[in-house]
Amino acid sequence: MPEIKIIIGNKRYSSWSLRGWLAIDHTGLPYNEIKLRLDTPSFYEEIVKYSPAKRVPTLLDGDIAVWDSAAIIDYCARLVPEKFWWPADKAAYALARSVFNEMHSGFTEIRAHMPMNLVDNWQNLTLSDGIKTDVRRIVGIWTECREKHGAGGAFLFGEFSAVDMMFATITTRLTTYGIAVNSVSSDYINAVRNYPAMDKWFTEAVTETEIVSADQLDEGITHLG
Ligand SMILES: N[C@@H](CCC(=O)N[C@@H](CS)C(=O)NCC(=O)O)C(=O)O
Repeated sequence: MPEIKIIIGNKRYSSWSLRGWLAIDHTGLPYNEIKLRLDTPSFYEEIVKYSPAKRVPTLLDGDIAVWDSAAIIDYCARLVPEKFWWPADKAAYALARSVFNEMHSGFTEIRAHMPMNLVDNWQNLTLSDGIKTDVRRIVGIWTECREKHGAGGAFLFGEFSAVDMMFATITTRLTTYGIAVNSVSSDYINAVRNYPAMDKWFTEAVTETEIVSADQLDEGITHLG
C-alpha cells in the first residue's frame, strides 16, 4: 500500500489543516504527518514540493496529490467508503452537502476576524454585525441538523461525519472567543471537543510554542481560515 502523508500547518492555528487531517484520521488508514510552520520562509520552500496550490492541507497518497480540505475529505471518503461520511437519506444528504459547502465558501466575517487559536482565549470580543450574522446562521444550521438528523449520536448527522470535519474549527472559535450559543449548539461544541480525534489534535496544539502573529487577535486581522 502506498504511504499516505498529510501536509499540515501549525495545529494551534491551521483551521484548514484540521479539516483535512480529521478526514485522513477518520479513514483509520496509517498515515504520516508533515507539519510546516505557517508564515515562515521554510513554509514556502517546503510547500512547493507537495502542493501546486502552495497551501495546507495537502494529502499525498503515493504519487497522487490532493489539495484543498474539501477535496481531501471527498478523497478520503472514497478511500474508505465503509466509514460514515455522509448520511444516506436523500434529504439528509442534501442538507449535509449544502451546509458543508456553505462552510467551505462562506462565513467570511468569522474566518477573517476570529482566527482559530487553540491556546489563547479572548472573551470580550466586540462582535460586528457581520460576525453576529454569521454566528446566527451557524447556530441555525447546527440546530436544524441536530433536530432533524442528529438522533443517532452527538454530531450534526448522528455519527461524526464530513460535515463535522468542516465545522470543527468553528466549534473551537466560539469557545476561544466566548460566544454564547443555544444549548443544542453548546452540546454540539462539547461533543466535538471530546471527540477522540479532536482531542489528539488539541493535545499537540497546546504544546506548540510558535506564534503566528497574523492569527493572534488584533483589529486588523483579515485571514480567511
Ligand atoms: N480552500 C483551502 C484553503 C487552504 C489555506 O488557505 N490554508 C492556509 C493555512 S490554514 C495556508 O496554506 N496558508 C499559507 C499561505 O497562504 O501562504 C482549503 O480548503 O484547504
